Amino acid sequence: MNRDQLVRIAHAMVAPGKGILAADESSSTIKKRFDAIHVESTADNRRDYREFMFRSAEAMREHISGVILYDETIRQHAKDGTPLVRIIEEMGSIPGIKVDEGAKPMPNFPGETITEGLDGLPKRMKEYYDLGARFAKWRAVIVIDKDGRPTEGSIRANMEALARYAAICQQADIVPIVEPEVLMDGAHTIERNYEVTRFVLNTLYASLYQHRVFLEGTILKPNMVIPGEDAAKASPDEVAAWTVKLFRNCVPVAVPGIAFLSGGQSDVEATANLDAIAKLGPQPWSITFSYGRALQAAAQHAWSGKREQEAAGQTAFTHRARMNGLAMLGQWTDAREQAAA
Ligand code: 5MM
Repeated sequence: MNRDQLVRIAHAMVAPGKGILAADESSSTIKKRFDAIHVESTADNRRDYREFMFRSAEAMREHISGVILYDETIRQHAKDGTPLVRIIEEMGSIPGIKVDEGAKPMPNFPGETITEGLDGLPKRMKEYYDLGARFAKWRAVIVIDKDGRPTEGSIRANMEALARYAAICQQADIVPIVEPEVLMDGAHTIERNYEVTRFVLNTLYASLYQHRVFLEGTILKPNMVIPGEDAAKASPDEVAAWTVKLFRNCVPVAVPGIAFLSGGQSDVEATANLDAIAKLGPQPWSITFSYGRALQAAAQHAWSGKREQEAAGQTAFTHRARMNGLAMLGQWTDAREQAAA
């Protein structure tokens, strides 16, 4: 294991003013996104869409430290034949890869899932390194509901899998992003989210310890502490206070960075919440974004599958990347949001 490289990459992923673009939608998820804008989900359309984002020079050079890719994308070439990975690197950003094979129903735990993909992972990891990936991502999904979920059994199994994945990554000199996502679905309170996320994070760090994972070479990708989407919204100041309290209790200071997922928040909401969190800093770790939907939704609508609207898609993507870059520094304001829009 090349510890120096892991530390260097992990720090670059959470550099000041920058965050991570989660462009690793699996084929079924990107189809849902494209259906919403009436675009057929073909390999060429997926390539064209991702290519225009990766060629957005200001966004990529100034605000996007790394891009999480899907297996198809890491192998794809741009229209001019350049590998998409090369475009990302030329923009000064780091290519990464989603290596989990999705959250599947967990036997004996109705309504809960276990993320699969460990079998054969060391071999796949080596191939991804050769294709240019320097970090990876694995997502565990935890639900909150009124019927006693999540269970301790599903949390323990998922955190164990995350730890095994992280150890395999580091053996291949790839920085693991560990993503335990507590979903926003439901009407639970912010307090309930706090309790569940606290148990999840404490279990995760116990598992990482047991699997001898080198924490200095990892990045945490968690949910913010937020009420369920069917409950009354919390203000950015409330979200920030609960989130910072939780992470200060649960995340070791050896971890270089925390890169939040957006989890179904609107794009401006995700920016405002990140900004409120940053304004409570400095913290022992760098805090930034690793957004999928909150970075891409506006760009998808502006583009809508039309070649002549790629520039509009790039403008929308660049705007969100810039706003989140400011939020990461605690320098975002509503006036900046409006002025730059
Ligand atoms: C971009 O979406 C990622 C892949 O999802 P699927 O495997 O379900 O297609 C997802 O893991 C994403 O990286 C995280 O959930 C964060 O994305 P959001 O949209 O929540 O910021």
